[in-house]
Amino acid sequence: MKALLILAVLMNLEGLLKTGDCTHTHDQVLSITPQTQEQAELLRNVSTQYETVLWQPVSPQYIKEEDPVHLFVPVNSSETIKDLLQKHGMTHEVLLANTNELVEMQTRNDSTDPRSSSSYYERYHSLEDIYYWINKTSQDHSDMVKVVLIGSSYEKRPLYALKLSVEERPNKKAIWIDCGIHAREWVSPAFCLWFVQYSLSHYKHNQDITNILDNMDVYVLPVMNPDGYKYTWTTNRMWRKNRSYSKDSFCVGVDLNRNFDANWCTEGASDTPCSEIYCGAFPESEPESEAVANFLRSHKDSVQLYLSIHSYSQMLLFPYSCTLEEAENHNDLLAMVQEAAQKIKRYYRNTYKYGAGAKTIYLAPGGSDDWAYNLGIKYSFTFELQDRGRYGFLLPPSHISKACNEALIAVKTIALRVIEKTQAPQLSACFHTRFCCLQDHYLLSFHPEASQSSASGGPHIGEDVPQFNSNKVSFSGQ
Ligand code: 0X9
Ligand code: ZN
Repeated sequence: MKALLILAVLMNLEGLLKTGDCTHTHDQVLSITPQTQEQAELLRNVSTQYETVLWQPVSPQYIKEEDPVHLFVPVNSSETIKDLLQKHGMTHEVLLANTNELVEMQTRNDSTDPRSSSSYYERYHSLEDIYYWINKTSQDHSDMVKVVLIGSSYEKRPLYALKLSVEERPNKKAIWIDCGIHAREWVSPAFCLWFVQYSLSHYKHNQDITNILDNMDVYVLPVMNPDGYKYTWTTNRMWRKNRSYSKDSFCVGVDLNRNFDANWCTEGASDTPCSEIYCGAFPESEPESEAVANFLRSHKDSVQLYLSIHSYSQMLLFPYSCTLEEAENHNDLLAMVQEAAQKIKRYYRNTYKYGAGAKTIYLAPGGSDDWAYNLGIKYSFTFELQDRGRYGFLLPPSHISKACNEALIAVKTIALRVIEKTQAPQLSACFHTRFCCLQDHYLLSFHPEASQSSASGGPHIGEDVPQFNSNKVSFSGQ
């Protein structure tokens, strides 16, 4: 036994000596910044010809000089790729030395570790867990939550949305939030669960969410791409697209956020099934995008605010992403995301970029936000949650709470502004109705900082810092 152990240690040592790299036994994420056009071209080739996954940018076509590239490199291509980079005078930084460990951390299930104190909403959950949670949440809060089946996925999994509604009212307006369009962006479904739990536990206790729910219903689709999400849990953690098969290719999957009918498949999308940004055979060719589009088409008179949650890069985006042209209410949308970003900065000391998609990140046609906007939902946004590349898609569970609280404050800020813009004129005209009380209440709560100096930047002493601590409301349904 002792001899075997010594042999194992020696074999490992031999490996280390060969490469001179202590971390070569793991999949890694490298950050590489090309300085010249040639280097950018080399990186494009590396990312397509070797077994790697581009994290940032999403597709080789976006790689350009001076912009850092985040590349997932599996252990078996690691040496070759590092040699190639060195040969071409390119340095790299190891962003994540051991992604296997992080994946393990993300998938650790606390139900097998009853000593762990981390609560349900501060962990990532398998698709089966999420389906269970949907069912349990709707049963436990049947007064406020209804499950709506909006369609099914390519592999025939149900697409369930939750409708949060405190009261039925004729002509009541609504918000739509979808999460998990892209399979590997796990913090996105985590946010949808977080948002629902926050709404249910804070209605009547927090003024902002009370005002929002008193004025609008909220539809929440926790996982828009269940087949892809399932696949990231079972087979390939880096999967982005859905899991549909193409007629003429061995490559699987369509990028659902290139499959909507908004300048579909023009520059910024690809008609090649093997691409990460494959637009599909035709607009809404995929059952997942078709289901969302059908739902929104049939609710377009009520839905006034569309929100799509992604990660990573910390951005608050609005239309257009499918053209460089400005949206007709560009300035309104800009003011809203600016205010949301300021609040995030003030309360959580974190920076979010904001602006129209095409100018802030890249041209990306066929996206759900642009499509919803063109349908007539004039307040349409895509949020890219934490982080900016430290962990990327492998954001540790311990970061979920801050990432979700940041997104939550952005949702609240924007939703309240939408209510103010779209419902305020009616409010002033209806003095003795319930609405008017709400308006007073709303105005008082909406500008808590108006009487305070904003010079200090941070929250004021005694001010209610929005920290939803999910430990207090841990979900005990399993
Ligand atoms: O490229 C995307 O689909 C989104 N970024 S991500 O890294 N999560 O993939 C940005 C979407 C912005 N909106 C549109 N392209 N319409
Ligand atoms: Zn995404």
